[in-house]
Amino acid sequence: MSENVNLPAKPFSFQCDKRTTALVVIDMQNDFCSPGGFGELLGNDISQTRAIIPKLQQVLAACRQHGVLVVHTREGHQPDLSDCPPTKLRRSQLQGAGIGDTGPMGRILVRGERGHEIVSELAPAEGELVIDKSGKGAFYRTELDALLQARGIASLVLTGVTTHVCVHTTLREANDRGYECLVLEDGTAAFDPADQEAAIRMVHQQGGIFGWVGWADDWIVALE
Ligand code: TIU
Repeated sequence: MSENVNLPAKPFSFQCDKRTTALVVIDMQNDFCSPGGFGELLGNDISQTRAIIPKLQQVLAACRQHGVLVVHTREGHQPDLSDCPPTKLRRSQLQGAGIGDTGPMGRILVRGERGHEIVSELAPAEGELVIDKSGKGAFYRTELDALLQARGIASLVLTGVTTHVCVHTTLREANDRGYECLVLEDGTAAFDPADQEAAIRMVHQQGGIFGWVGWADDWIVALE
């Protein structure tokens, strides 16, 4: 069985080795995908972020079946908010969704609360890595890079929400660290489709300035 994966992508075909690739599922939490979470309290429509859940279930199943390392991330803060920059806290309060305030899903964007949990459909399986981060990027003040390096990971398949915020920050951090990155267009979402379109274009323009963009089904077929 070949360990090489090759699929059509923009700006040109993407290649990787299953053994040195990780699927990264970014922030598919109630706070961004469920009614009463941080995203909705900020005034966003969560239909777009919810809509990718079934496709991500398929991507997760295929990666698990083929032994691709799976990493989940969650954005959230310590209960005492000591890891929340005052600037971020203040802007959330101005938006009427103060981090740490009590909302329908518990304390907003706080670890251990219902809003912070990954949606049940995409719950991490035993042994999968779960990275808790206080920032938008998954490398900032986390062990992610060390954990990936220890496993010899060279390529990342990025999915999750929101494309222009946490997915892009993570993508850019990963790109600077030398990882080859594939973003799944239908495995990512922004609250506003205009942001999704712009964010996706920014990945593959200029000959793939940050990496590649592909479709979930092509990734799944390529794993076979
Ligand atoms: N996970 C993530 O993208 N965090 C955000 O706050 N995104 C917004 O689009 N607000």
